[in-house]
Amino acid sequence: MIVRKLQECEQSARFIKDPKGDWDSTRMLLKEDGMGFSFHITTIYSGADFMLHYQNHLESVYCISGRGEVETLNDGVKYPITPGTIYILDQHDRHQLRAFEEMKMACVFNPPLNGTEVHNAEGAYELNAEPICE
Ligand code: 9YT
Repeated sequence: MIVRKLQECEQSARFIKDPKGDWDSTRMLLKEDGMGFSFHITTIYSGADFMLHYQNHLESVYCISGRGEVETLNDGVKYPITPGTIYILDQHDRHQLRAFEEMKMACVFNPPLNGTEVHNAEGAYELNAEPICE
């Protein structure tokens, strides 16, 4: 069994800050753990408004706290995000994420992240990112 604590992960290389300043992500479970998915606690900063398109991954996002919206860009539908909402990107949906206040999210990725991924110009994560070094 593996046991980790968020506060310890936040103080380690598992804590990744978005170079564009929209979010940070504490990657508590990664590919090297062999579970077939990764699990992250993500903070989306208040006022963030950015496009994502996970062409290489499926992602589910559960809102723990905060308020915002996600818009699917193929049809312009906006879905409110409040605590208790999960959105599931089962179609590799291109989407816009907006945080009206800081949001804490629990995120699961399949295939699992290696650990150091940040978004490329298309809002995707590459599959060949470096693993984290602890
Ligand atoms: C909701 C979302 O995709 N935010 C960007 C960060 C991502 N959740 C991650 O890498 O943990």
